Amino acid sequence: MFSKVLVANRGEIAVRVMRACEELGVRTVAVYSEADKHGGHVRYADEAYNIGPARAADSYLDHEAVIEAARKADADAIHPGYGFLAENARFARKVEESEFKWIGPSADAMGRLGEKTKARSLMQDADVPVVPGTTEPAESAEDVKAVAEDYGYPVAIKAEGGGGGRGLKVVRTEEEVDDQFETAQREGEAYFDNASVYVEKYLEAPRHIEVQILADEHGNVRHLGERDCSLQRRHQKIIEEAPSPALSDDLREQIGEAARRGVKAAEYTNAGTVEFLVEDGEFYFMEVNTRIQVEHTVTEEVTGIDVVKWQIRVAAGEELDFSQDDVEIEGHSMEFRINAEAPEKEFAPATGTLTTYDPPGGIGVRMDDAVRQGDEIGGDYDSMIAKLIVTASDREEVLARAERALAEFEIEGLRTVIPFHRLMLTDESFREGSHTTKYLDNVLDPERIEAAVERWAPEAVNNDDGEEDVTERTFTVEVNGKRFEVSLEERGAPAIPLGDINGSAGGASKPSGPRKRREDSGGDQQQIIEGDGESVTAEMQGTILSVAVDEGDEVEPGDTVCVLEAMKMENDVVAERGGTVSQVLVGEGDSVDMGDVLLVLE
Ligand code: MV4
Repeated sequence: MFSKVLVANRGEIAVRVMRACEELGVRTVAVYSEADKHGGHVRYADEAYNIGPARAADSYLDHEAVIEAARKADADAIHPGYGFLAENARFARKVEESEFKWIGPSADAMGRLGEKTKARSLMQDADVPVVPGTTEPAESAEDVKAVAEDYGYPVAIKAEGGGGGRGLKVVRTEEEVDDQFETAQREGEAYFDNASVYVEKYLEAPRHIEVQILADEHGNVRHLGERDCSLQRRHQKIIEEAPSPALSDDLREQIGEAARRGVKAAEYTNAGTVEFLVEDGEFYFMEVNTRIQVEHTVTEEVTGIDVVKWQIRVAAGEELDFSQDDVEIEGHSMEFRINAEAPEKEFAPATGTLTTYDPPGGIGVRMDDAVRQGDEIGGDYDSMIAKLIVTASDREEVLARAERALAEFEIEGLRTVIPFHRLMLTDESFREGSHTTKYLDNVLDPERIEAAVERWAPEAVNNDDGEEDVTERTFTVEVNGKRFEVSLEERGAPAIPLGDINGSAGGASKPSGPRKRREDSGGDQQQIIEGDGESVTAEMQGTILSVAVDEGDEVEPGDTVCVLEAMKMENDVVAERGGTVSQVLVGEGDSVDMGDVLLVLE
């Protein structure tokens, strides 16, 4: 076994890998960008190396910086996690040629499966059903028409280098073929540096089923059953589960064995996922993901097999110690991706500070995350901040347990998709398990998402409707020894800040706790305004109630310099930085506009 592993990733997956290392007695090395100095993966690791600026291309994607960190740390192996460098065969090759072990499939196997037509022929030769179509790149629009003649419209033109949701054109009539063929080539060239395209019969409403594979360097290949990832929005998975509610035992067995045959033929090692489309009781190979996936967790939950630990053990040369018959699927598991996004705004990414982060617990609840209360969530990387994985004896029980767990989950300061998940748990199609990959994009009424946010995150909904703002606050009171939750409405108060959508600058307000009038305030007042260090400006229009400093006074960061009444509230104006007051430009009773300079510091 290795003594030290470098994890070339961040966030929850970096911590997930380090947890596996910890259990194997392996020391851990984190790498981090400027944006992640306080990241959860950095806190978790035994040692950590700064590999560059926030921009991923300058840090997490910098081959030399990662390898250099491994040298400095004297690591034995590199685990790429998912995303970033995980499916980069050139990087895998570099690692293979270095003194470090690559914890993943060989660069050769990645190459064999990376080009889609190669992967299709390889699978076909291994008796794995592929979607009817070409196994050679299409040379002309005529090749596209030929496929349509054999199988009928619609057909899909796919980029050789594509994957995920990218590089797919659906052609419904012969008239569209010429245009779409050219567009597909042009996009393939632009996105993947590869103008090559191929053609498949297009399935209208398939399910997305994928099989987890583990393979060692001694010729053993096991499948760990399937996951159903049909609930996707614009090709982004949002809830995944195992086993699939849509497969018969017979089909399940067939798909698992097909996946096993396919990766065996590819001489594949380590963990991988074989993706299929399933429609009308038939399954078709789509692509192989040559990495650990976000949703590996649900497979772990229903098999009891630690997939990440096996990735490390296999890379260290160990043999899988269980047979295919030993793999048993027990119970049911669902993963809910907790993304910092505003569901009612087309899932726009959100940023902010986790002023409250109180995840659920209890039986059947697993949290994979790398954040804690107080962390700031910036917009530099993807929006997934945590994964909630719920497991129970059957799907019904998972649905009830997940409703319970999501209701327990408290996050403040940042918009999340939790209200969307709670909607899905009440949704008939999802509860039945009859949804297809088309459901979220083509069927679900967006108004139901808005209503879900209003129901489960009312404080987050924008009141831009010109009506008076109403902020609801909940207090706990005790009456005759019994606790009551009382909710009070405050009229005319701006909504509690919940972080910014789309990373837009949030102005200068400090996170404000409950706002109270001074006369009934026993606690914090709202703190507003911070300057650029030199001038302190008004963040809103109002009246100066008092000025706490004179010219020549020294102020410390956080000192209150004056009190501004705005919207019937008294707000402490606070200096962001310390310094000497060189000018006081306002006095008691002055009216100020938003942006007015109140005083100047030196
Ligand atoms: C398809 C398909 C139907 N027929 N291929 C989308 C991602 C890309 N890697 C493959 N994709 C699809 N390929 C044929 N021949 C439907 C999709 C598809 C899809 C697949 C899985 C999950 C969600 C999806 C959403 C839209 C389209």
